[in-house]
Amino acid sequence: MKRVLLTGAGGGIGRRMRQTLVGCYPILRVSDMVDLGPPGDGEEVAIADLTNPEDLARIVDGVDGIIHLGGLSVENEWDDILRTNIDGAYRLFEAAYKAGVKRIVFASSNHAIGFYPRGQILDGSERPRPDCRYGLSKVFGEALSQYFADNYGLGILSIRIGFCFEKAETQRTLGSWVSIGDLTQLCRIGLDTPELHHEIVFGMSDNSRTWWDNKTARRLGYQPKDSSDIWAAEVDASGIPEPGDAVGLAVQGGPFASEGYQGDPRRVGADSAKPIS
Ligand code: 15L
Repeated sequence: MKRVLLTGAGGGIGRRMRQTLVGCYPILRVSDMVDLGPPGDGEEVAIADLTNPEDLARIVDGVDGIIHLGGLSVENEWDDILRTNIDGAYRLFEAAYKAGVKRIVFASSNHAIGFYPRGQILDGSERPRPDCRYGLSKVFGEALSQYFADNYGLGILSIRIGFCFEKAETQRTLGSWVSIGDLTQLCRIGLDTPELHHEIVFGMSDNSRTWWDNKTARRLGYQPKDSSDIWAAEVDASGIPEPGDAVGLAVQGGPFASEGYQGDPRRVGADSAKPIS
């Protein structure tokens, strides 16, 4: 990998990953719609709107691999999800294929499977169970990745990213927390593993209390360095109620699966989150 493109470089994860990727590849091309400041050593800055075909062709030109973080990272109105996360992702993958890009790391989310009940162990082979429109767009992205791997021969790693913030503060995020260092390691596995078709892994650190079995990531060589276990006692003692309604508290997606978050009146209760395999 000589030149790697990081989309969404101005977002919450993108800004931090721009730092952790310093020196990993000869050229890091960082892209976003927002101002990204001046390029650092070994960097190219490409301001682009992922829904604009000319911008897309320009940012993928000369690139060997892409870490695609760009798009909406939380629930939004359907039209915006459709334009940015669904149409935008398709057009980015298509532009990448046409430009000869060999690898893509797709930033999926745990909200692709957020409607599974808490306690059911998942390993990435289960069928999708999105908990919101945003999660639905991530299911599309995983299918898009499979399609481009099967039909066009790209190597793609879909990472169902958990909670990538400084610290886990709830029972749910103790299970889903991932450090920026561990997430960067997973992205690098997606770019650098010699043989890769399409795999789905969980973007989480070495957390003991989790509903996810990250065996595919481990098979690909993932060795997480961090763990949310250091905050477990603090979270147990805090007694701070977790946000979300009864459905959100029953399922893995938490607040994203709650009625207030989605904005639409829901027709089901918590008992609809039955285990399925
Ligand atoms: C996500 O997919 C979001 O992008 C992030 O903001 C977190 O809220 C995370 O999920 C989560 O599940 O907590």
